[in-house]
Amino acid sequence: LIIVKLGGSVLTDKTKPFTIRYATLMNLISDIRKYINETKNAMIIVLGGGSFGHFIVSKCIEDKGFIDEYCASLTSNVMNELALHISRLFNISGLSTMVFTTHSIFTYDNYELKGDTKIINHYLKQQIVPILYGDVILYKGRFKVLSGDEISWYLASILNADKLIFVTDVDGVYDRHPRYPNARHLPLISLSKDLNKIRIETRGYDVTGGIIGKLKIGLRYHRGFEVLIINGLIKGNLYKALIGEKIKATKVIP
Ligand code: IP8
Repeated sequence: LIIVKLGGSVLTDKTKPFTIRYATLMNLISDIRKYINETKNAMIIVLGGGSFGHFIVSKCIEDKGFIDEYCASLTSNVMNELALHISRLFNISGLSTMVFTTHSIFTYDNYELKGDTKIINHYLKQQIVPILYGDVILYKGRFKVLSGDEISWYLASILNADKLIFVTDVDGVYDRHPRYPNARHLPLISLSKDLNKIRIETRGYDVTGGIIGKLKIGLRYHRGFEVLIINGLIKGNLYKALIGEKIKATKVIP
């Protein structure tokens, strides 16, 4: 089983509300289709919020200070629509994807994230590629953003995935923002040892913490499966990562 998180930074232009990066998305879809056709491996795809989910949540927090029920509804609907749209594009390419309404699969039980993986498993067995997405879910009577990163880590851990790939707009993790000329690329990072080596801020609309958030969540879920952070803007990179060919990326170990 492979979990692929398609980050909001590759799916969308994070600086412009509701903008899909179609050229990049079509390349990613083609990589996934090629890989699944060749290997018949099971895969779950998780989508990030980008300038869809994050834009709405940022506006709500700016206007109201928190996520009220109207904002939760709007965020959830917009993310569901994005997921359906992307799922249809996968259909057109010939793949059998299905969107799972993420807030009806995940709950918090005693402060701990729980997902109904039984239902996902049923569909995986029928060669369906489930698509989930960063969503808004109830937590202690309030609405909270559940990031696609956490969903991905959770599923990889609970379902014993072989590989978890985070597709982003950079070649993995750097010791500071890659726009600085002296930023150093880190090909390997250990969650327990290296998190303090990185100083990064994210650009555009992001309420769940970008790359640092992604890594911090991993501390809770990493069980030793293979984890890669790759650059999805480079054509063919996702396919190479899927088949295990070497690319410039960051491998994340516990
Ligand atoms: O982009 C957050 O998912 P992420 C989704 O994976 C929303 O952090 C609703 C903002």
